[in-house]
Amino acid sequence: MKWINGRLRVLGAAFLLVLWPAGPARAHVVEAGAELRVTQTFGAGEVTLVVAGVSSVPAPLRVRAQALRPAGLELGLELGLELRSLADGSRVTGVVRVGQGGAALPVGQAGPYELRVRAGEEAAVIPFRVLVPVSAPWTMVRDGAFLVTGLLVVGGVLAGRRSGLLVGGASAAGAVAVALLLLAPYLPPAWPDGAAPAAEAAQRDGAAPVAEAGRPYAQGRFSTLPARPVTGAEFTLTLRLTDGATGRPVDDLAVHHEAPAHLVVTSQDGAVFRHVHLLRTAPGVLSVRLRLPRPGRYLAHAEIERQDSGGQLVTGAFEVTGAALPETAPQENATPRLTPAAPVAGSPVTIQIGVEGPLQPWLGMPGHLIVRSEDGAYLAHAHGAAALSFTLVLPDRGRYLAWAQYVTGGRLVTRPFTLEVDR
Ligand SMILES: [Cu+2]
Repeated sequence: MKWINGRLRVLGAAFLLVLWPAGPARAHVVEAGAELRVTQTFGAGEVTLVVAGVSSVPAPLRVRAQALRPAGLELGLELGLELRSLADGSRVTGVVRVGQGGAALPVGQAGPYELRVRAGEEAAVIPFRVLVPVSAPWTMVRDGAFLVTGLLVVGGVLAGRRSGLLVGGASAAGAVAVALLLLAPYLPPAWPDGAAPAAEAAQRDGAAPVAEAGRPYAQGRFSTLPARPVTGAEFTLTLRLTDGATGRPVDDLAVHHEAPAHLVVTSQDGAVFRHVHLLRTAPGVLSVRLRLPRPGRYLAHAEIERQDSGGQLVTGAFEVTGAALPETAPQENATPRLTPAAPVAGSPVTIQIGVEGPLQPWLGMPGHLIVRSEDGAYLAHAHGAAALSFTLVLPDRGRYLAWAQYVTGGRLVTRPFTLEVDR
């Protein structure tokens, strides 16, 4: 009987060992529960809304508002929130102050919602989904097998009875539990509650949640109100997106790099640069209020990404009239270190930027580099590696205008520079 006792002890130890990692692993079976960060540019400044994930419903949905100097919304500024369920139309309202605490909006169910954010007279509507993690059936089998193993081992030890049947049962249950634990990376996770039906269907069919074909490119048109903006005066730049196939508004933009749309506005000569995040004001309509200091031609480059599709660049141009004014937020030039020192068209170049202090992520990355050809026909957006270097390929010979952007000490820094590609 001694060998049974020994086996039981080994089994108990093994059970405790595998039980230990089983707990934390269960917590992140699916992406549901992750926080959503959406950056929006209001006329008064930019704000990042942080919507915390929930692990079950009903629950309070926590919303915070963060802003960066110098172009962020004033700290303490009150933003009105309205959360509407698209499933049953129910609404709740709340208030959040920029940089302080947060609001807790009660949600009753998973699924599609719209968060309306009001700053002064401006409002943005952010569509999103409340996702609730769901356990896959096999995780219940695994957990059940662990439980049975534990009960048999502990019960056997407490009762002081060791039988072949007990050891056999515990061994079998333990084997199932361990097998499922080891197979976990290869088993399908459960689709979260509240996920989009298309994604759910893809998951059921065993396919990747991203559709193979994707959706058609959006047709984008820029316009300004007034039609001829004047230097120093606020105007609205609007981007209307329609589906090329159906002509209907494109209202399925995915939040990528913490915004549904990234907009770069540059003066033709590159002296003025704005990187802002359009507000969704109606289905397929995105707009932002701007104030520009110099007259002349401006270029607009918007980065968008439809759900289940790739990224897309939408471009446009507009004219500003009036007298030249001093730039409100002058940007100090960067002196980058290039490798190779003389970049070659079509070959990678690494650009290193000296930074003032430790970097904080901005839009999910340590740093951003935007590069535009002089004529504006080419625009690239590269992401930086730690402290702070970018690698990219410039397509042709010529002069490029570049802007590096990063956050340090709670401040967004923009550093312009130029790149010459001679061969
Ligand atoms: Cu952006």
